[in-house]
Amino acid sequence: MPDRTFTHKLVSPADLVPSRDGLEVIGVFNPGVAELNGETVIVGRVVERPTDTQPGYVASPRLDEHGTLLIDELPEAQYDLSDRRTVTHRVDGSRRLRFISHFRVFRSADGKSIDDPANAVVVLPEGPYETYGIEDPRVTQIGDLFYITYVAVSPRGVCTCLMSTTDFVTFHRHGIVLPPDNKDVVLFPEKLLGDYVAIHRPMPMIKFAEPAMWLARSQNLMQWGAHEQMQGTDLGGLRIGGGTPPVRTRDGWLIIYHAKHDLPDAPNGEKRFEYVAHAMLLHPDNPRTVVGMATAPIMTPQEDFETHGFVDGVVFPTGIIERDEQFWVYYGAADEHVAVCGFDRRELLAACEPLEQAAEV
Ligand code: MAN
Repeated sequence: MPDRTFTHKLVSPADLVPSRDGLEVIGVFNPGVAELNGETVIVGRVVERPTDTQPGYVASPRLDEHGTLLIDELPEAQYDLSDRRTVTHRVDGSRRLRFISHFRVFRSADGKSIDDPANAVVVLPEGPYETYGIEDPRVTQIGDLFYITYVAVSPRGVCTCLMSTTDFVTFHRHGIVLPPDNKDVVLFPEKLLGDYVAIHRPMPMIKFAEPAMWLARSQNLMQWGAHEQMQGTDLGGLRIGGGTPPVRTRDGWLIIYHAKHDLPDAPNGEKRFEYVAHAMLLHPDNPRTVVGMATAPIMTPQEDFETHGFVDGVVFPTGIIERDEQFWVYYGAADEHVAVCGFDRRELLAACEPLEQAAEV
């Protein structure tokens, strides 16, 4: 597998001040990235947690219809607390988050360091579908506009929404593009055979299948149809989802995506898992056909800040930029930091070994 050429931590919770009183920043991760006027723009997901908690209760933040922060105190005895991110009601199975997320737009001259993290543009959740927060932005430039797909969380479910911008200062919200539960949506940067194309990840409630990557097509980026499951992404029951927006290369569309592996239980019975990154190449005109695939993960948690953090053992790639014959992959590390690592362009593409399906085109 290709070795990383470098790894840098870019921004951490300690670099940021909370967006409001009563909250502390516990994570900044899973960033969308773009290049604009010679700068790298990094849209980070900032996660905040209530500072005051009562003994015997879990604090779960939400916004009301005016955008005012409310903290619900949920009795611990009624909830399964085994996940640091969520709590699940023991009787009705309903879920709440222990934190709330928004976006901050960071600027970087060299792509490896943030110029002034305290001076970021802040994008807060808005409206009834975002009351539990907005998460995991992915940025794709189409023409002169930058489109951001992101996850909107609320009691109505986990939707994917779209916003657009020209400058990353003002944003136009287009609303929901895929209904619950659907996340990990990335857009191709150009039309293919006359359609815009997205990779999305519906979450089957009825367990005939593990979550998988699907393709959808659209004429206007809002109404999506012609859904079909992507080929070649059956990784033996692993939970996978889209990661970085597709990059056109001579060999096809390069896709980097994540997979969640279960690890053996900890000695105390705690469930353990890790998130790794895989790479594949899709046919240049027909992305339903996988033409190459790396046979092993290209990224696994290895640095200390990837193996230990808010959620241990997570590398979660969400942005990519081609630079100096390398791919720079921006990712969330341990649900706590934004980081970037490099891959030699040729080595990464060579690792995506040709697949027989290519013959089906
Ligand atoms: C899920 C999402 C991500 C998160 C990973 C790892 O896929 O909640 O936002 O980074 O889990 O915790």
